[in-house]
Amino acid sequence: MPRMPTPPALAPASTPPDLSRRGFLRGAVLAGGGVVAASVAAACTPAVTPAPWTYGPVGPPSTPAASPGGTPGASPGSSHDHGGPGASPAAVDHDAKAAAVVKRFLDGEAAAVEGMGNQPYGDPSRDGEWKVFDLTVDKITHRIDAVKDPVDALGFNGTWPGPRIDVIEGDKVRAIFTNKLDETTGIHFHGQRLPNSMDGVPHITQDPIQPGASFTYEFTARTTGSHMYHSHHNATDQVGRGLLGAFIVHPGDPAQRVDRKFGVSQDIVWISNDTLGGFTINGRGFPATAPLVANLGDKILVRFMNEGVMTHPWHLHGMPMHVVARDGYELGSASFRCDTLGVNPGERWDVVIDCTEPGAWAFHCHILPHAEGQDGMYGMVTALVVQAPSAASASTASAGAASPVRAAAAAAGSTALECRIL
Ligand SMILES: [Cu+2]
Repeated sequence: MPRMPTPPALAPASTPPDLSRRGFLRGAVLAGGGVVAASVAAACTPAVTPAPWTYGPVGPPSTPAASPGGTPGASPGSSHDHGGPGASPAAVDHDAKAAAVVKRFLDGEAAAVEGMGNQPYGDPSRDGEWKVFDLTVDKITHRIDAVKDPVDALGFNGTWPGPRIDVIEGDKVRAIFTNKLDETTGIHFHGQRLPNSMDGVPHITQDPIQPGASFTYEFTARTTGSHMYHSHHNATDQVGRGLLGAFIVHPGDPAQRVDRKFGVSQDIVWISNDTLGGFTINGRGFPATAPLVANLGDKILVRFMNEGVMTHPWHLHGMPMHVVARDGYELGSASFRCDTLGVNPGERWDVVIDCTEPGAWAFHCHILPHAEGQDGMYGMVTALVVQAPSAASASTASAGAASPVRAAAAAAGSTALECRIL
């Protein structure tokens, strides 16, 4: 067996990451380091037959355009097809492949791949007391990462996830959805208390929205916290193909908003899905997932939302997560800390992370077949990069109105919102 290529040197765990943009991404080698290293020894042993897989893709190689949607596990052209029984029958050079995929992450694939979803909707138009959101339901071509063929997907306003919508408790929301598909649909605001006729369930509260037609949803946003909007029609298929987005209702009382209540500087939406495209975070699979970037000492908010059909236990290395809300409802004295948080389909969990540990920390689903295969990491993996103090002070000195951390995160492909709430 040929000698394995020498893997890139990994910085010792005690070494703070380089603080340049490239550097912090390079620092994220550490993020993969633990996971990769755990597999290196076995993978490097010559002539060892790969262990049989008990979970993973079955069926033909990736043919995404031919089979959009489909049944999870049936690998409808997706991240499921990394490694597993469908992989090369030859012994897999795990080290080289694992290093190569991490290099793509470090090189900033998230920012390089166009079409990142979950972008802020921005300011809605106004009609008297109504905030008006215009959304189209579109057939799109979507990239999970830079390498795999684009998938035929669905999106709102052309992206998967659709635009992130932020409103304030008490706002009168008018959301006009125009169906540009060649199939019917219906849109549900998941988690909102609203008039029954606005619930978005075809054949129960409304007729399906026909191709070319529009439907207007109107309600007063009175359920605060982390919520979602998504198709509620042929939903296994339509949500699986990308008809989903975040709907955030900030409390009317500014003192109750996350920036003041929890002292967080970033407000990050993290929507998982697990059908078309495999295991994704905000429509991307590793290495095209966006890293989270914070300064040492920052507190950040992550809003986990599960739009998939499987549970995903999110695990953060290095620091605990303080779980402060479930399904938009604050836990108050029942809040708790953990480092692994299972999020079931339909659930939203809000966590505050106190970024006390510098470095690049893996942040991934701990159902391991959702995160790593014989070709290295894929799917539900990213990193929380906590910048060391010198970067923080330098950044603050030149901050101006925009957060340099936010800028760094954006440059790395993150869609985190700086907390300047509405
Ligand atoms: Cu998972």
